[in-house]
Amino acid sequence: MSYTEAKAKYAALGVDTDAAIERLKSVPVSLHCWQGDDVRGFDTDPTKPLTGGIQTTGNYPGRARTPEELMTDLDRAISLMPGKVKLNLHASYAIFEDGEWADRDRLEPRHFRKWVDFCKARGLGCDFNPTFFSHPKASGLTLSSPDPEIRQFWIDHGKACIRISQYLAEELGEPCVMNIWTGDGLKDVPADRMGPRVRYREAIDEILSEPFDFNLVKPCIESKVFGIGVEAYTVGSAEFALSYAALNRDRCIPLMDNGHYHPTEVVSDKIPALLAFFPEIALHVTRPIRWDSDHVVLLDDETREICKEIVRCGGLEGRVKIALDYFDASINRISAWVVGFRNVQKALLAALVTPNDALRQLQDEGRFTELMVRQEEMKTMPFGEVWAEYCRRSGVPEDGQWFSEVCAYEDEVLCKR
Ligand code: RNT
Ligand code: ZN
Repeated sequence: MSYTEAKAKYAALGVDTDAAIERLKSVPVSLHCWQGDDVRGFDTDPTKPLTGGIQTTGNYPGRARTPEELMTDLDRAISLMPGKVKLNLHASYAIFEDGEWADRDRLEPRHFRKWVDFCKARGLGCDFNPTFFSHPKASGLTLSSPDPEIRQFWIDHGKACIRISQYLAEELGEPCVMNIWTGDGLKDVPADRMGPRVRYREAIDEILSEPFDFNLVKPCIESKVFGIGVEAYTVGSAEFALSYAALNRDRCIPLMDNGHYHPTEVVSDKIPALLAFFPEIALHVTRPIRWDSDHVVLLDDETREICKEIVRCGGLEGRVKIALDYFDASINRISAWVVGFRNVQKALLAALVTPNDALRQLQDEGRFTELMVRQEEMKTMPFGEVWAEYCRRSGVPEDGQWFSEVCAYEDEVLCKR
């Protein structure tokens, strides 16, 4: 079947595939720099393990060890991705020049100048994350610490990150989503669950008291259910993060990571629930397996369902900030980036070529038998042709044509590291 034939099939359902392709081209999806180097960053000892309730496993060859290597790898990956990429950086990816080094509470916009140059040269926007982990002062609680000095250090880090986010947004002319996530929590039964939460709330208040333009900087609060080493208690739980965002709607938005809920909960259902109240929300798209495992995003049912909700709820018009968040060190990292990014693009495109209005009408008219039939029939529509056309029009390889490029890059570049 050709694209023209596929287009006609969709047109018979009232779907304009050309319009869907055009629409998707301008939707930013944030690409996490941390898949390229197993979340190590450049500001701490690279031999030290990742801390803060997250972990990478695997030692596939070719991890990026320097900013230059990471940038080269990002370029290779981005060249295989259709759609609009936005870069997503962590504070730990600061680039120090001339032997200088600054601790997290002293980071300045100039430490990200090289990233700004990188983004400008490629027309990319940039999102940002304070890094409250993998640091000597992050061995226990951070923003919720009972130790005022530790807490102040991390508050100062958060404030520095607000200034850096404002700088990124101003320089690149695209809003910067700045996500606050800490791994703060306890391994075993707490004696005080509320104290750390009150301190966390006050610490975020202080961070967000740093002046910024809410049109340019979008601070987010990301919740989590548990992490490695903090199995019993997470300070920034779902209720905590959501309540904070709800009561501070003029300065922050909630962020849901679909690896951060109990296994039978689905973020797809939470998207419309939150959009009924919040003008904007943010997502980390990942793939949980049994727990927060941060596997590469596949084109699975929940990824498709998440993207359907984004599209149907008007999320593409800026209300939903989409970012990827996973890290697999056991496979080729360029491939991991490309597979996950392309799968989110596929799921979004599939949602865009779904006759959403007609299906909604069936629901509203109570025609549930037909609704089931139509929804099931969508699954065997010739979507592959529309996807291939989208890749061609975006100037990137179709499925079946990009993996050999990754293999060549592995031989020529990655294996020599
Ligand atoms: C961890 C959170 C968080 C991190 C990144 C690196 O469980 O999902 O978003 O993955 O900040
Ligand atoms: Zn996340």
